[in-house]
Amino acid sequence: MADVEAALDAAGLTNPHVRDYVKYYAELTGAERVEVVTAADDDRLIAEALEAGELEPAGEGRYYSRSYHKDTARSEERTIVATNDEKDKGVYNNWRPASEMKPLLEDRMRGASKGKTMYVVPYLMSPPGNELAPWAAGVELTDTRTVVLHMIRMARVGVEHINELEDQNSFVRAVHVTGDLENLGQGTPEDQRYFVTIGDERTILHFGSSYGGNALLGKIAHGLRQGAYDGWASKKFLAEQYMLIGIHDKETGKDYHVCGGFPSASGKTNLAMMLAPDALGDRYHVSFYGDDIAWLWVDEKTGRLMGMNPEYGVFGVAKDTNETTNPTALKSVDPGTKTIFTNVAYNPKTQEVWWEGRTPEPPADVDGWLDWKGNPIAERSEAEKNDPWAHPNSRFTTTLDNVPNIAQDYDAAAGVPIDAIIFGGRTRDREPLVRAIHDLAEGVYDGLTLGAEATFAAEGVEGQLRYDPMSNRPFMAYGEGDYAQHYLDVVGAAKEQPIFAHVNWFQRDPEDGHFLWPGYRENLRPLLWLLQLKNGEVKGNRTPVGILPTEEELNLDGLDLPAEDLQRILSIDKERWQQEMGFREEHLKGFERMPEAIWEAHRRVAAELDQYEG
Ligand code: OXD
Ligand code: MN
Repeated sequence: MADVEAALDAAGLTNPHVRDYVKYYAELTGAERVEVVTAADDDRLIAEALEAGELEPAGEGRYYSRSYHKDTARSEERTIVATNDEKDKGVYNNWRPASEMKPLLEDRMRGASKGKTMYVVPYLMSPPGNELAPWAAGVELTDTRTVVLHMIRMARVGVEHINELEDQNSFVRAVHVTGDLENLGQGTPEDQRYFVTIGDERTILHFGSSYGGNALLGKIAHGLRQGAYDGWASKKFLAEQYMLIGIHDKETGKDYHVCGGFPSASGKTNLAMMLAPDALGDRYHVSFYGDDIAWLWVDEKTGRLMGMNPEYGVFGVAKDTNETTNPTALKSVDPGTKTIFTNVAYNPKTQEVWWEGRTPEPPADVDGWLDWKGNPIAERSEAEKNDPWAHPNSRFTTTLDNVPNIAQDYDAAAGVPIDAIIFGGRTRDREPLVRAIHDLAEGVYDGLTLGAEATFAAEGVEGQLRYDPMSNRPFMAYGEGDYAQHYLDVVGAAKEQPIFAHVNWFQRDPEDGHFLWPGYRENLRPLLWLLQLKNGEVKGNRTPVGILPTEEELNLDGLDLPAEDLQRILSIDKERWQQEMGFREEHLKGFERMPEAIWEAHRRVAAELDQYEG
C-alpha cells in the first residue's frame, strides 16, 4: 500500500480536500505508490518513460509513443454525462443517473492500479487569475506516465493551483484508471470501458483507455463537458469546442478576436494556426490563442463578451499536416520542443516520424520504418501494401509556447474581447464561402444546425454526414434546448454583440469536383470581410441565410480565382437550401425545450427562402 500521507507531505500538497480525495482513490485502485507531479518534473518523467520503453526518441528533444492498437480514439457510445437529476438528460449526453454510474465505475477501478504508481496531477484549465479560474482547477489521478507527460503539455500543472484555492473544496476530481487494455473488449458487446463525467458532483471517472481525450481529463472531460455543465449551473459562461485567433491590423492599429466551432476534420487547427497570405502580410498579423477550446463569458465591468483558451498546449491531428496546410504546426513540433508524437509511423534507426500527407509520398527508403502498430513496412504483404503508415487519428502534443505565432497575451488573466463567432463544417455544396449573421438567435440557430462528416477523432463511418450542434455533439453535458437558452442568455448579456458567421472552405465544383476556394492562409480574406461588415465598412449581399460578400468587397489581392468559382462560392442554391430546411426542422424537433427564439429564427429563414429570387 502506498504511503499517501508521506507523498503528499513531500510534495507540499496542503489542500485537505485534495488529500482526502487522493487517499480515497489510492486505496480504491490499490496503487502501490503515489507521486505528486509538477511541470518541473517533466525531464525526469521523460527520462523514466524512455528508460521504461513507453517513449522512444524522435530526434533531438522529441518523443514517440504508441498506444494499444484498439485504443486510438474517443469512444462516443462509451461516454456518459451522469447527474443526480434526470432533467439533465439530452439527446447526445447519454445521460445516466449518478447513483448508477459512480458505483459501476468504482467497481471497475477497484484494485485496477495494483502494482502501479498513481500520479497526482493538479492542474488549472485557465490562465492564472482569470475570472473563470474558480471553475478551472482540477486534480487528475492517473496510473499512466505518458498521460502525465501529455497533461504537462496540455494544462498548467502544479500544486500551487490547488493549494491556493479560495474555496479549497472547489476542484474537479478527475480519476483515470487505464485497466487491462488487452482484455476490455473494445467495440464488442462486452466492452468494459466507461468515460463518465458526473456533472453535478464535479467528478470525472474514466476507465479503459490511455488515449487522448479519454485519458487527458483536463482537456475534453473538464475543459468541455464539466466546463459546459459548470457554465450552465453557474449561469456564467460557455465552454465550447472553439479555436481562438487574433487579427492585428497594422494600418489602423486595431486588434480583433475571432473564435469558432468546426467539427473534427474541418480544418480547425489549420485555421487557428493560419498565417496571413503573403499579399496581405504587410498589413495583417494573425496570432494564435488556441485550436480546440474556448470558454466565453461577459465581463461585468465592461459588458464585453470575453474568451480564453483554457488549455496550455495543442493535441493536434498529424494527418495531412505539412508545409502547405499548416507550416505553423510543423514549427511547433521542431526539434527541441519536447513534442510527443503518438501513433504516427516511426523509424527507430533514424528517429524520424512520418504520417500520411506529411509529404506526397511516404519515404522511398523503407529501411527501419515501422507503421503505427510497430510492424516493419518492409515486411508488409501484398494485401497490407496500401494500409496507412500512421493511424488517421495520430497526434502531436506540444505546448502553446512552441507555436511561433502564439499571441503575446495568451496567458493574460483578462482573456480577450470576442468580435466574431464562426461556425463551419466540411460541406461540398450549398454552403457559400461565408455568410454573416447579425441576429443572436439566428447565429445560435445556425450553430445548432451545423453539419459535419464523421471523423477519425471519434469512432464512426468516414464521409457520412451528420449534425453536430456547435461542434459540441460529443461534449454536450445537459439538454440541448437548455444549452441553446443558456447560449442566448450568456451572449445576449454582452453590450456589444459579436457578429456570427458560417464559413465553408470545402465547396466543390459539381462537375469535376475541384475545390472552389484555395483555403488555408487565404481563409483570412473572408474573415477580414466579416470584420469590415461588423464595422459597417461594407454592406454585402443580403440573402435569407445571411449576408454574403459581393465580389468587389472580398479582398482578393494576389489571388487568382476563376470567375465562375468565385461566383459560385458567393451565391446560394435556393433549392438545396429549401431541402436543407426540412432536414433542419427534423433535427431540431429531436430536442426538448428548444427556445421559441430558435424556432422563430428557423421559421424566419425558411419563409424568406421561399420568397427569395436570388
Ligand atoms: C480532440 C477531439 O482531441 O476533438 O480535440 O477529439
Ligand atoms: Mn477537439
